[in-house]
Amino acid sequence: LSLETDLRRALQREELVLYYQPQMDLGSGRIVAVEALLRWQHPEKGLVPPSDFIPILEESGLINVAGDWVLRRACADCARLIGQLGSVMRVAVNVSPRQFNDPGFVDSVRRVLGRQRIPAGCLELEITEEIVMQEVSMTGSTLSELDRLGVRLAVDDFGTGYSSMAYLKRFPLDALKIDRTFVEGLPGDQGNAAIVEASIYLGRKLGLEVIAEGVETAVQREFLQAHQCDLIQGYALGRPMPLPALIEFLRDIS
Ligand code: G
Ligand code: G
Ligand code: MN
Ligand code: NA
Repeated sequence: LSLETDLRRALQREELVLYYQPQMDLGSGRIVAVEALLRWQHPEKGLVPPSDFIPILEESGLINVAGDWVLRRACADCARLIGQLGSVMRVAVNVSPRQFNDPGFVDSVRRVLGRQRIPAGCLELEITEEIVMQEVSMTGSTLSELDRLGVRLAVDDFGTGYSSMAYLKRFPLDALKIDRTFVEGLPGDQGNAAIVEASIYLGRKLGLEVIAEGVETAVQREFLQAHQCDLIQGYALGRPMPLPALIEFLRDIS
């Protein structure tokens, strides 16, 4: 409960920060997107990882306020990136189930897009299999409304949830993110190689962009490139970093 009190204060004092991790288009070799990853800059504890506080945000309901802040910050930063680089950049934002299920969620996305004036297609919402599998009647209509807004919808941690594949054809999705546990050990790990190859093929056949995360080595990257994965994300390209470091990173490689 004391962490919850701390978090309420953190929201007011703007102690939450977004780090950004680049995603590369393997076709062009260009960084075309970044994933926003939440961090808590605690005055005494230092940088707190999301695994330590996102569950508390979820349980307390603070995730709606925090999630709104993340959306605004990410879109504002994206607008700034587009302005400074003079080229299009997409930002991916993680959405948690409780945030997604809030009746005001679609409106908050619409409001943020209107205020920040970035093209809707520059915002990608990462949803989990937990969200697409939930027995909530509004799930389909919420996804359709978001789709009509023009934002992109990606399934995060693909293949790790307790889920069927039926949702892939039922919902208006744009991308699959292959979980990093499947990227680990490529290309030597034959089980993972099979799963990754099949996921890329499945994604392509369904008209979805495929993003592999947790890419740490050149051989993993080469395997993914050879199998026509669309995008990669991972330490091989860059770690999650604050916005100023990202701007410098993007300048250095262009
Ligand atoms: O960022 P890593 O850097 O440790 O992120 C750990 C987990 O936290 C990931 O599963 C990621 O999806 C989740 N996460 C990071 N940022 C956010 C956020 O802004 N909102 C939500 N709901 N989850 C996030
Ligand atoms: O939202 P998601 O569950 O996909 O969160 C991405 C997580 O993966 C974050 O915690 C991020 O810091 C982490 N991450 C990003 N790139 C790598 C990588 O190359 N290797 C490992 N082990 N973790 C990574
Ligand atoms: Mn993610
Ligand atoms: Na993931």
